[in-house]
Amino acid sequence: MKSPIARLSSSLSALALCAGIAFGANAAEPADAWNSEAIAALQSIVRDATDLPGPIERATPALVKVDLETIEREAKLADGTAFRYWTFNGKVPGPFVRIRVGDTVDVTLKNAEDSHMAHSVDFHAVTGPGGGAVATQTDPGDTTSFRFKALNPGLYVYHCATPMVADHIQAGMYGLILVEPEGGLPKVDREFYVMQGEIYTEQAFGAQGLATTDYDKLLDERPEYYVFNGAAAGLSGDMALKAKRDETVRLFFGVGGPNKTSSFHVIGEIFDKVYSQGSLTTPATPDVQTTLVAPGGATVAEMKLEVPGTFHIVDHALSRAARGLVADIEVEGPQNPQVYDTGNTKLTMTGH
Ligand SMILES: [Cu+2]
Repeated sequence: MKSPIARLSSSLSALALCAGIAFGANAAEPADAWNSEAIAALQSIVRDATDLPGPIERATPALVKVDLETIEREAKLADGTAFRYWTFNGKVPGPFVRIRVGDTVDVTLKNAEDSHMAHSVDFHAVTGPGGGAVATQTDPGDTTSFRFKALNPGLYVYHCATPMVADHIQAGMYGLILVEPEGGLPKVDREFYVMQGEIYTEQAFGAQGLATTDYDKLLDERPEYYVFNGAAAGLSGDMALKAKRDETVRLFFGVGGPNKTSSFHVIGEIFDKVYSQGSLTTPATPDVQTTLVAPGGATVAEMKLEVPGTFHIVDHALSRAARGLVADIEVEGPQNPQVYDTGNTKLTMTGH
């Protein structure tokens, strides 16, 4: 069986080929600003999964500044497909905010001059009206701010909360804020930042050119694309997560949504620990295959990588893999036949 990513890329290639033939057949066709070369040249929207700050070293609360800028820009959603994203700081998800319980946080939200929309931010780690969204409804070119005290440790989602909120979220306006508990989290070798979302386009999955939002599909909860870190198969190839055999890795995983619950799973691995629902003050659950993560929810999962190879991060509602929802973890190192051995396997299957 072909991997989900192989099937995705071959179906996208087939579509690209069809589009190329169609355009090539008609020399009078006007130059398409959204041809596949132009789209490939756009700056990526995908936030690198390693783009997050390290553990908090201090043992006492502090005053922390968080600067967000809402930026609207076109970027590649899939091969040959662009989308006009709305973002925090130009990437999806927004920046990973890392603070400590008891910290006081000054949030400043600037909405870029060239935005078309008002934007705002609701941090689920905030105790206060709208999680900050009431204070931060911000018109293009304006700046707003508010201050909050982080009362509860945990891993929390933040998102834009400007009507229609589901539209702002599907367009890319979400991120995670980690409020570390006293004493922090156990040491691991690597940490990664991954978020899941859906995108509701008028054009069918894989259609070439600039995709635009379909409000009926959004209200009916019928997305065309499912994305990790903003784009179809965004965390694969050069953007794959990388680790070495025998390392322990931690995944900070959240669902921006706006609508779909994730059955978060890594194919070929077992989570050694899951901090269910992003709660860091209850003991982690050992030995978990799949964990549910709600829209506007998050989890922390840890696993030791005993075996080298490629491991796929998926939502185990696996139809979604064919609509872009697959990420790769590339684990380097010597084989570990004590744990997994294909060397002496007799191949008795002739097909599938
Ligand atoms: Cu917004």
